[in-house]
Amino acid sequence: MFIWKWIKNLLKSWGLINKSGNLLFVGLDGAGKTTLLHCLKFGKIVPQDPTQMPIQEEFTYEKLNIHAYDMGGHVAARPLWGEYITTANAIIFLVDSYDRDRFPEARAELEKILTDERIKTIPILVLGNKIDLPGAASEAELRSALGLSLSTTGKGSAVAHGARPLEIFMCTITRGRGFREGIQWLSQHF
Ligand SMILES: Nc1nc2c(ncn2[C@@H]2O[C@H](COP(=O)(O)OP(=O)(O)O)[C@@H](O)[C@H]2O)c(=O)[nH]1
Ligand SMILES: [Mg+2]
Repeated sequence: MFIWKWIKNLLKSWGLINKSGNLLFVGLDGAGKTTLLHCLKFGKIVPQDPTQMPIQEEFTYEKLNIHAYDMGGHVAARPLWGEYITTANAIIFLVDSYDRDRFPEARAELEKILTDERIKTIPILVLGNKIDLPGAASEAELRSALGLSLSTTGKGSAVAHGARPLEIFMCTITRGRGFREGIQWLSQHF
């Protein structure tokens, strides 16, 4: 009982309380999706061993379904991915902002989502995770590395008519900073 109350409060603080539909957490393996999902599922940060995590996970709270998928690298999740992407109401794309070597791969995967005609109006939140690590990329660096410098729509609630809401927020999931603001922003758009 307690845990549900806690989760309810958490969803409320994220602006997700009366939301319905499908929210997808995607990004390269190691970006922090499972950690974020566990934070929501169990109400606490559970450090994850990346090698032991399944590539696809889900969690449902009332009418909101949350799925997490690994993209890039090992592509075993692909068939499932194709099945679910068209049902997404909002997408959270996580990036490890410390792992510069994989920025090009993350960018390529993000571009696949951004150019997918089937989901061209779906709001997308890009979370630059792991900013607690010294030397992690700044928001400006990540924005540029992902090719988003000209396409984001702003951190306010207003978006030009017909534009897809798209914005980047920096965060650290394990230290609990930054992602609430991002998710609150996203929750205004679906
Ligand atoms: N330093 C740091 N590590 C993180 C953060 N978020 C997640 N991690 C770690 O990054 C690794 C991969 O996270 P995981 O959630 O398994 O990524 P996934 O493959 O996207 O599901 C794990 O060891 C996490 O503990 C963060 O904000 N800072
Ligand atoms: Mg995972």
